[in-house]
Amino acid sequence: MYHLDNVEWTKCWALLLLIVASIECKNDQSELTKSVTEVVEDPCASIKCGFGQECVFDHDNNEAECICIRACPQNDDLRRRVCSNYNETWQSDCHLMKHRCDCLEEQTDSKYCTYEHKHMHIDYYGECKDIEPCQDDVLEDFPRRMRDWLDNIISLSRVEVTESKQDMAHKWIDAIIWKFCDLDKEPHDRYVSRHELFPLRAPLLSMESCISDFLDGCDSNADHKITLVEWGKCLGASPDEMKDKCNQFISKV
Ligand SMILES: [Ca+2]
Repeated sequence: MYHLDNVEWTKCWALLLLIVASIECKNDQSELTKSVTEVVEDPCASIKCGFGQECVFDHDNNEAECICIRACPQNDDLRRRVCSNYNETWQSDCHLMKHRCDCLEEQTDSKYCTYEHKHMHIDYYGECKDIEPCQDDVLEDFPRRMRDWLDNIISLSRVEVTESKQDMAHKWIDAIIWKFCDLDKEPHDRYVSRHELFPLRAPLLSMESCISDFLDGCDSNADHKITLVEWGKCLGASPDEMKDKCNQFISKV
């Protein structure tokens, strides 16, 4: 039988203690990683709040909740003012959305809340003004101008489409398909809703009196959602040119 002397016993104990310490340390590290992850993970990250709301963490109930925006930054830039659908100018989109939420949630004095305030939304960016009526000749030329504008945007941007044959005569086709994909985000369901048209319509309305008529005309069957083929048709492209390329658009780094 093999006997260990004192020195060997000491070495074995040292080795055993090292193994135990290593296991303890590993456990401590995983606990530490777990607790750091718990701290870093934002409970609001997976919550989508409504119009005029923000997410806050309620420490008393240990849960995230949506409340009306608490404060909006002062805005002195006239270009960031917004006009509501009731033709009332607001200091910024934040101020409009906050007030609507405060009125709906009865968090402000009711004498400041009208029926309109509870139902308002942003009509366009900029101070309210008289929008000139859309002229027929301007509306007729609108698709060409929109194509040129989108073509310029995609040419100047860092977006390109993979597997494109780079047919320069129809380069604008890629541009209008890209814009459709860019608008179709909430949800990304291959339809562009009236809500999804907002980022295109709101900044242009004060300058382009025909944008609303043009976009309304794109919804040819009036079902309040525009398909890729409908989008192409109102911009002058044939259905077979409107290929679904949303997954092929990439941003050049
Ligand atoms: Ca959509």
